[in-house]
Amino acid sequence: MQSIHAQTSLKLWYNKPSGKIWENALPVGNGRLGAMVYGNVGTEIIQLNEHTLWSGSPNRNDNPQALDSLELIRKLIFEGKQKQAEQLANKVIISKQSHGQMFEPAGELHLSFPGHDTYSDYYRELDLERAVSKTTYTVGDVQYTRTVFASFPDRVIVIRLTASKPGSLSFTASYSSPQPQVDVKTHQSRQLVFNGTTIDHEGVKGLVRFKGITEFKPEGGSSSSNDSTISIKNANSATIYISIATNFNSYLDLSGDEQKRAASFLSRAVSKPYSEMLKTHISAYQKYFNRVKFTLEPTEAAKLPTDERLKNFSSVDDPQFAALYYQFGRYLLISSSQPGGQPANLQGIWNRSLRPAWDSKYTININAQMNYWPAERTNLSELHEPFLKMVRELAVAGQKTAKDMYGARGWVAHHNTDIWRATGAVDGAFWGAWAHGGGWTSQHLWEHYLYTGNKAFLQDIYPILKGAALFYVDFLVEHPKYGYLVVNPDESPENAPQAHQGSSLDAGVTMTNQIVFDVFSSTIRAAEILKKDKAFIDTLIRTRNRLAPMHIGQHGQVQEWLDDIDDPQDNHRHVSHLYGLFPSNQISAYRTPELFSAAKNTLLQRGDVSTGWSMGWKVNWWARMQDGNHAYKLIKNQLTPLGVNKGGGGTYNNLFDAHPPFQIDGNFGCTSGMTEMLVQSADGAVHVLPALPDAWSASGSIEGIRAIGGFEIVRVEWKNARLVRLDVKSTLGGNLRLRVPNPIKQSSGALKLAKGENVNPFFKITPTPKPVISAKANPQVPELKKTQEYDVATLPGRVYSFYAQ
Ligand code: FUC
Repeated sequence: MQSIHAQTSLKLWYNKPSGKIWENALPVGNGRLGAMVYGNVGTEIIQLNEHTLWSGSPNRNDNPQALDSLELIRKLIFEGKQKQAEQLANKVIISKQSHGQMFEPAGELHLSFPGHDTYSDYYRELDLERAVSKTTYTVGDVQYTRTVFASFPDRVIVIRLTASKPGSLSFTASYSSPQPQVDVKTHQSRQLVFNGTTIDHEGVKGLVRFKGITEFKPEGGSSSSNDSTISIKNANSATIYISIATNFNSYLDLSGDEQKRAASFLSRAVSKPYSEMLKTHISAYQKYFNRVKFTLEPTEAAKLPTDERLKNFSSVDDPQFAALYYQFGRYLLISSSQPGGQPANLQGIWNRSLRPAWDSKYTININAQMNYWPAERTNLSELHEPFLKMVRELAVAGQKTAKDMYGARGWVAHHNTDIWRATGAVDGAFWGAWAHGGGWTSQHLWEHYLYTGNKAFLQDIYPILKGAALFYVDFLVEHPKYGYLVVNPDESPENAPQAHQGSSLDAGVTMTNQIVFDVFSSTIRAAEILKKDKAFIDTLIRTRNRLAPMHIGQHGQVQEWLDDIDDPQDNHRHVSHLYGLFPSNQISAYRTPELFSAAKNTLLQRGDVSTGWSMGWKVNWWARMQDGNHAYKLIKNQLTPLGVNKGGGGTYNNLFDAHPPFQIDGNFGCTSGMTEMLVQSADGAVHVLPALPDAWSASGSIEGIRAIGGFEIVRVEWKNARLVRLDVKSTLGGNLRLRVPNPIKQSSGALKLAKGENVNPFFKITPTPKPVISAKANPQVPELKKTQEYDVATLPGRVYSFYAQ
């Protein structure tokens, strides 16, 4: 019965409980609160998180000793003494204080149901169309149902327990927490209350106070309590409300009142009828979720429970599973990133461990950015806000870091940050001496502008772009051998060439050259649009002209470093030098064919299977390579149970991405990549179906994704690999240049073949400097699939429809 239903709807569902395994449990969240629902029968576990519950307190972690040694470190690197430079950098660049604080769990609510250890007809699901989780089972002749959701408008987690026979619901509730400083008490046999303060970490005092109130509202039956448990006996049903709050106001201010906050969220929620709460929750969620529909025909394989589909995915024909995973990515972003809240961290908003891997913080040499790749593309632009706000805050915090550590103007952030907006260098110079977390994250502000056309926003964030550019104007130095302006000290994230005796330190790293190029180019464009800073534009243009171009090396690869020292056997998870292919657009099928060919070689040399997020990034790259089948192969590699990919990641039963351990970036990266397979807009046109894999080509459609220039791709429909219907809504007006796989016609209006460059200013691209090509490289420019290009003059607010010719 369940399977037929599940096949036609967007549900994760299972016929067994999670047991002890957190990665079997199902996530719900409203951006502020997160919960993992185990669906265990005898003792249910609801593991709880709150977005501002972090170790530590406002702090900085700069190492101002860097400034005095900067010249010496640079000299050592330019002389090829990288190891020595790294040893020095470990002393003077890497933080002597916090290496970043930890995102912390709030605890667990346990509900014990006496006599429920033997049961039948078990089923649990997460309904992605309603953001509601449900568990049902039968004991004796009574059917029990538990519904859990994290209400968006009401700011509480709601658990509803029902039984098919009156008077048959009895349970005892208790709370446990890994937090060492937490008190639990009960209040009037109806509330379970906890109060705590987060832990100290790496010399930073834990000062986040948190309060949780769980209120029980049974219908019928009786309630009783002792010091730390609440018992409900013989009720007909019960509703449980969980409210959690902290004293966090901002990364600089912990003067909030967690007691008042938790109480006020709760009192507003309990006064509402359950059915109304559920209704308003679903409609708040669907405001975002319903914007995009992705339809791939379900096959027989889609009838099985989610964990079995995952097991089978790489060997059977189950295209709809990819669509389910796609929407799960959007579900996760909606649930972990809401305006006014914290951005989704390494685990979104779901963490049960007091000392989570990599502190569950923000790694900004790839991972946190990847979380936000689906934001604009999959029509969740408002949910980009928490991340963009973090960038604004880093731009303030990072000014002192730029000045004290590097004597530079502007602002800088290194490879990690946390809720306190730490901008110093952490972990060790091998990873931490990379100073481009600011430069890269600043590009999300520009991307938000390109998708929305919001000029007031551009005006507002322009100083942040300018600050990122200013930092590089001051930080770049001339390379004594090549003459280019380069960053030194630098590194290609977390990778070291063999030639450097195990040290990652270098100067003139490819990814950095690409990031600086983007920071300068977007700042120049923004200044032009806003008609300001003429002299600064000139400085940036002159400086940009002196950056190192990309190099194509002896193995036909895009060089990762300025010297041709890549190892074609290197299968490192970071392929940072393809930042220029995605998310940036400096490597293009149409504008830079040699680099495009070299990027393909790099991807082939690096291989497919890797950690979860690395495979997610590769889906985007193969989409940009216009190779849908290879992109789909990566999706298959990623959607594989953990342990199958030798030495690589995969996916857990609850469809969380496995680095391993769980990292949410891979979920978001793959969702972004699937969008890129269907529509791209970074290369001068709205390119429809650039990388449709054979597995999806028979028929399908996607509705509601977005493109640069304010275009909403209302509907793309294909049959037998041909585009049969396309509806595009223009929100800003301007020329719509379409690049499509087969000739199309328009029912009304003048569809013209495209001529010259796209005149729509949002599609203006700064030309990529000519690459330097090694004599041994011999780039074989790959043959591209045939496309057709059209220009349509659009008006704001109108929808334009096209059909296959
Ligand atoms: C970077 C990656 C690791 C991991 C960590 C959170 O350091 O190299 O693979 O994803 O971030």
